[in-house]
Amino acid sequence: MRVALVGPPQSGKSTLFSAVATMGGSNVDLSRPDQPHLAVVKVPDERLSWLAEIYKPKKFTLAELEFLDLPGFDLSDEAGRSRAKAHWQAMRQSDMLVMVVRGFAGDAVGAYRGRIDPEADVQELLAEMIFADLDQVTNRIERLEAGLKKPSANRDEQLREHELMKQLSDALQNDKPIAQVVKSEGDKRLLRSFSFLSQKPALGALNCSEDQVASDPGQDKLGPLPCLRLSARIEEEIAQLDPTERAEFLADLGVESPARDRLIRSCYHSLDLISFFTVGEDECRAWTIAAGTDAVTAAGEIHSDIARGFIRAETVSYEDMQAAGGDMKVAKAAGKVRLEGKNYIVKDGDILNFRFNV
Ligand SMILES: Nc1nc2c(ncn2[C@@H]2O[C@H](COP(=O)(O)OP(=O)(O)O)[C@@H](O)[C@H]2O)c(=O)[nH]1
Ligand SMILES: [Mg+2]
Repeated sequence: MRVALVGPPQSGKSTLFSAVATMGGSNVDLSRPDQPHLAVVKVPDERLSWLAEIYKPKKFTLAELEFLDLPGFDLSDEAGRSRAKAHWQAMRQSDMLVMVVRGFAGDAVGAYRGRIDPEADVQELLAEMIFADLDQVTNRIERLEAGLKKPSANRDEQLREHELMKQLSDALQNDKPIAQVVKSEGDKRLLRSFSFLSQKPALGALNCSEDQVASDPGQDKLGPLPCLRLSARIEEEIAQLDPTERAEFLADLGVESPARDRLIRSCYHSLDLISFFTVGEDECRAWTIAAGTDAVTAAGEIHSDIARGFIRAETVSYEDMQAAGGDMKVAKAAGKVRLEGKNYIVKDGDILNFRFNV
């Protein structure tokens, strides 16, 4: 899964990216600010850390998420807009977008368009994305209409797509993102290859001054987007500290955990992802799956053999494991370890042990 950080120039994208990457165990080289940067980031999970304290495994493997830091989009003139276009393919190839906008005050950094207006920055980018999608939809409609003039074997499919594209075109012309229009799984499948920008999950990240972050009300909005308040500057400082200093620093600020943790959790939420765990003395590991995934598909994430030879998934929830003091025998005696079949829908935090036979 890939998360793209996008937004106007100088909003703090690279600062945030570098902090998230460094804390997530990845080195970054930001010497070319005009280039995209990619980092694979470890997804922190306190539950897995707790399990590892119990199993003391040889190997501890967190899930990973890719972050892509794109150059800022200056949409204030045509030259800037066409420069931004060069990066849309990279946005389309990402699974979700985090719009980083400036909320911090101060003259040391020039403000985009000479103003600090995070909501306007978000709206401007959303409008540009809708515009880009409309362009693609319009081209597609023209092609389909040309195709429909000739006889063809898959005329019904073409008609269905044409109708859907017309619907999208209407919505986009009324400034409505595609995500709000397309709900059915069939339509989503039909549109997958287009990778429309306004169909992607998106989150706002309001890069605040240092003194504004502790007061995150938790349910801010930036235009239509859910929004996280954070300070890229503070995250950068946290990233430079070793783990014990980190805890003190956070306590001084009056916050529980780095904004990076909230950011990653929100990305999981927006992408509708959950984690399950496998535990043992060899390895404790977190696996990422889409919410609603069944046990046999989850098994396939680990190895196709486990899916093929699937017998049962021995399942205990993290909470039940915690209540059992981390002792599987105690959990079993309490009747908390279930034997689930192929169709069991895996829950976030499930600890799974697959029985299989190949
Ligand atoms: N005061 C303050 N400055 C920041 C903050 N975040 C970034 N900056 C500064 O803003 C400038 C642009 O940051 P950068 O991360 O490169 O922005 P990008 O263009 O969005 O990648 C740099 O000089 C940063 O040091 C912040 O939270 N507070
Ligand atoms: Mg940058």
